Amino acid sequence: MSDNRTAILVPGKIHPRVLERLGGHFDVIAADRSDSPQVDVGTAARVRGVAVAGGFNAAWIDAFPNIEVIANFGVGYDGIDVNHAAAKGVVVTNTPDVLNDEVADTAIALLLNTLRQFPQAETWLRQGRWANEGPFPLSPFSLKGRRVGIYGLGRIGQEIAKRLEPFKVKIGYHTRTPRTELTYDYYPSLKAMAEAVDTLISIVPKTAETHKVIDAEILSALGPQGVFINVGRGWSVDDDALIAALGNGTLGAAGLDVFYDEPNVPAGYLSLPNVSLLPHVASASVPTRNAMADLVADNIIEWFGKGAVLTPVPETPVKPKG
Ligand code: A2R
Repeated sequence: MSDNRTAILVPGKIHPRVLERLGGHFDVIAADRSDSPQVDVGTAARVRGVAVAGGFNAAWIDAFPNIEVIANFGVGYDGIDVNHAAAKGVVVTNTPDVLNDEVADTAIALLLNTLRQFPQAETWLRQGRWANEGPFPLSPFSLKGRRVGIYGLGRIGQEIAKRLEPFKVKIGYHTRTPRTELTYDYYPSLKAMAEAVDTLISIVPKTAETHKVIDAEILSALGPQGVFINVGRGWSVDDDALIAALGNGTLGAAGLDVFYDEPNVPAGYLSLPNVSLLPHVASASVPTRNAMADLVADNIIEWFGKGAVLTPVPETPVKPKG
């Protein structure tokens, strides 16, 4: 049966609510996520919009000559070739703001887990060791009195900073442009910040400039009492340097929710006692993922209904249609 509704491509897996919402308005075409689009030319020509979690490169953009909008599930849109989309007049959207609180909450939880070893303490209880061997060993670190440096003070970074305030820690940040309206200490370089603080939280996007910038030099500047937390992108970390620093005591501890090549986690982390590991769950609650799914669907619905989108990325133009 032919469907005369506007065709929207969904390559690979996406939150079921996106499919549900889009299905009420559009002809949703599912495609396998593989190296090249497994869609016939006629169908490809019908596709005018894309909803995607995970990536859409230049070859995929070229394979669908009539797409107008690509709606990404997630605030980080590094998997989408936005420059190619921009050159072709295709609008790209992401899901900012609706996940700020969840990711910031997770950052604080991961920070406390890393410092106070709560996951290990619960395992101690569950394994009967409390009753058999006695109290869980004292945690080597505490949040009290720490100097925290936030690498990236955008939408999420600012929510992390606000949550840190009642913990009475000293708060600083590094971004390329100082946020003069905020009272936190500004550091003009990541290195200068790492030298001044003992706790580093990374919440920058994946860009050419942020590749493996958390390296041996930065980790050594944080020092043996230092703690590193990553809720941004694994891309920003030199894993070999971090594993070595954690292993030889150059750095005190780390908490990681994101990895370079997810879902693959370097084996070196798994055997270290001073690293707290999460499988990229920062925004992964039912309410927050529902809100993200709604924003993906609403961007596409708005585009084909009103010729505008709700949350375009800065790189792509939002020209009213027609
Ligand atoms: O540098 P600025 O002034 O543009 O500040 C942004 C900062 N940032 C950087 N800081 C230092 N060196 C860089 N090369 C650099 N590139 C970006 O990161 C800004 O303060 C922050 C990004 O903030 P938003 O764009 O508001 O992103 P949001 O929503 O906070 O999410 C951050 C990332 C996502 O891209 C995903 O990768 C991850 O968190 O979920």
